[in-house]
Parts: sequence; structure tokens; C-alpha cells
Amino acid sequence: MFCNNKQSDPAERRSREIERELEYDAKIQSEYKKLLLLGTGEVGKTTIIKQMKIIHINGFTEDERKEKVPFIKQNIHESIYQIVKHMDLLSPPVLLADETNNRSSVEFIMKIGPKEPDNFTNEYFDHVKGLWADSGVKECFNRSNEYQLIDSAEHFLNQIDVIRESSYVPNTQDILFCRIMTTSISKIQFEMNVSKKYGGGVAKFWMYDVGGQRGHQKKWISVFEGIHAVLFLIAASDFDQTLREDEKKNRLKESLEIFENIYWGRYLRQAGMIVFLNKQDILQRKIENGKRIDKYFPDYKTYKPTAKEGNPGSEYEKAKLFMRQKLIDITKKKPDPELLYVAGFTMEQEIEDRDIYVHFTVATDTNNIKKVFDSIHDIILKQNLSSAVF
Ligand SMILES: Nc1nc2c(ncn2[C@@H]2O[C@H](COP(=O)(O)OP(=O)(O)OP(=O)(O)O)[C@@H](O)[C@H]2O)c(=O)[nH]1
Ligand SMILES: [Mg+2]
Repeated sequence: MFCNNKQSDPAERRSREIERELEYDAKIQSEYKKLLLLGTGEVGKTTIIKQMKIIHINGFTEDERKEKVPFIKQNIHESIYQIVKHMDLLSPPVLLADETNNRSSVEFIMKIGPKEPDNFTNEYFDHVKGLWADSGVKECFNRSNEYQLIDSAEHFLNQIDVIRESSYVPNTQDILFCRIMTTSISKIQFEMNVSKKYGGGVAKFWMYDVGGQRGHQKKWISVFEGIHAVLFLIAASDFDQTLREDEKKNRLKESLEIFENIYWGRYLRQAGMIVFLNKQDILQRKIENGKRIDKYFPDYKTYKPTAKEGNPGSEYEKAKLFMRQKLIDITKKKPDPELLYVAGFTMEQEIEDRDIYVHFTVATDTNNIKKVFDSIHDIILKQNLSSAVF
């Protein structure tokens, strides 16, 4: 990811400050409910943080929006470069529909290389626009599960004419789609009204965001202490994709394995467990375009949701319920004792019944996230805090 490495030392320093705060500031900590976003890379954690800023704080100022322009242009370059590069590499390869007019544009983009150009000139945008209009390029885009492409590709490539203008100011949707990989721990603070049932007033929250790629997962443990609820994100649309870090590993399988470790692991046993099966919009599009889950998860063939659970005629409904069932199965499975063992505790003390709350989400849709948070805020509030056991 070439748009990703802008978070340099200050972010690392902030990350260390957060760790220190957690260790020493017990009094302040007791005033806050702590929510931790977890999940593998690109599942939508930072997008949820952005939604909290939109829903519970003050959204994005004009300056904050303008700061995102270089990242959005990086997203455009990364997208078109990866699509065009893979036209030849896929098996079978994809041909340009208009070879005569667009070959020079392919050469122009490939010559720039994976890193974005120093200047986004009119010539650059003309080439990108011409390529994106080519049905061969679109065909390669439609096969993006066979290589690594950011989810914001289509959103930004469709808007080349708006983004190329010097007066361009990203709108809220553009901010939500702008992809910047998280490499350090960050925290957002906000308040929410508490329903009368739980005493009224306002509750203060700290929500932590972490980097999800494998190389960043080892930092997660530094924010496990005193967490009230984990929001574990899984990208439901990941079923036919492989990891950026390991192109042999199915993304959804990796997510389910990490979820199992977190659910049964010894560190977050006192925290509420809420799962967002995210990117439902992309999942629905994939299923409606004929992508098949059983190619990657053979047990999908024999899976049948009960009539009570959903519309049995809809393949998309079946797909999302299948994924929820996978999560429920993990919570019913006998855990690996190695994961659970804490010195001084017996196995029986450790294994208590624990609910999980699964929601189908679209993290880029503010209304959807608002509704989901309205329905989980009671769960978060009633969750009693006790320190995580280390
Ligand atoms: N269409 C669609 N795109 C989404 C959704 N959720 C997130 N995205 C996009 O997916 C990309 C990755 O989202 P992020 O929030 O950066 O993912 P992350 O989990 O923070 O990833 P890391 O920082 O690498 O751990 C962004 O371009 C988002 O706009 C969704 O529900 N639907
Ligand atoms: Mg992130």
C-alpha cells in the first residue's frame, strides 16, 4: 500500500503515550467505557472510527477534508496501477478493448510504477480516465479478488473529473472511502446519551483503533487491559480473497481464526463481544454477480438456514447467515486449553457462558452504523468492567 506510510514518528509516539495512559491513569480510566476495535487488515475498523467522529463529534472540517486529497489521489494511482498491471498477469489474461487508443495509456501508468507520480497532471488524469472507460480494464477490475486491490478503487475512479479539479474538497463519503492503512494505535473520545433504563445521563467512551495486518497484531495486547467491549470486524466480502501479507491464505478463514483466538483467549474474557460482519454491500454484489461461496467453503453446499432465520429463496441471505453460523460454531466449540490457561485459575473458572452479538454492517453507511450503535449501546453499558486477566 503506497498511500499508507505517512504515519511516521509522531503517530508512534502517540501510540506509546496511549499505552502509558492505560497503565497509570486509573482514575480517569474509570470514567470511560473502553471499546476496542479488532480484526484483520482492511475490514473497516478505521472507517468505524470515522463514523464515530461523524455521529458523535463534529464530523470533518474543511481543512481536515482537504488534508485527505493527496491520499485520495494515491488511492486512484494505486487502483489503476494494480488493475492495469494485472491484465497480463491473470490467468487467463485480460485484453484491452481498445488496444489502439489505450495501449499508450497502459505504458504511461506502468512507467510511473507503483508509487504515485510527483505531479498529478492533466495528462495523467486523461490517461486514467481513458483506461477506466475501457471494458477490458473493467473486466480486470471485476476479477480483483484474484489480486490485491483496495475497496475504494471504483468509488474514486468513477469521480476522476471531480477529483482532478484544483477546487476539489472531499465530501463525507469520500472521507469514508479513503484508504490509509493503520500502523499504530489510536484513540477517539466521545459521549453518548444513556437510556433511562441504565440511569440516564451521558456515558463517556474511548474507542481504540489498531492496525489489523499480521505485522501489527502483536501490538494489540498493549490495549487489552480494562476493555469493556470488543468490536470485532470481519469483512463478509472477503470469502473469495487472499491476504495481502500471505497470498496463499483466504482472508475470511484468517478472520475466523483470529476471532477464535480473541473469543477464547485469556486476555479479553471479561469484555463484551460484538461482531460486525461488515462490507455487506460488497458481499451482496458479489453473490448477485454469481460468485460462489462453496468454492472456498465446501460446507456451504450443505448449509441450510432455518425458515425463521431468513428468506430461504435469497442466496445473499443464505450467505450472510452461513457466516454468522460459522461464528456461532466457534463459540460452541471446545477451546484449546493452551489459549485459555491462566496461572492460578482452573479451567472451569475460566470457561463461562458468554454471549456474542453479531451485526450485519456497512461501515461506509452512516445511517447503518448509527442504527447498529443504537442497538448495541445498551450491551456496552451493562457490561461490567473487571480487569482483563493477564
Ligand atoms: N463498500 C464498503 N467499503 C468499506 C466498508 N467498510 C470499509 N470499507 C472500505 O474498506 C477500506 C478499508 O477500511 P479501513 O477502515 O481502512 O480498514 P481497517 O480495518 O482499518 O484496516 P487496517 O488499518 O489495515 O487494519 C476503506 O477503503 C473503506 O472505505 C463497507 O462496509 N463497504
Ligand atoms: Mg485502520
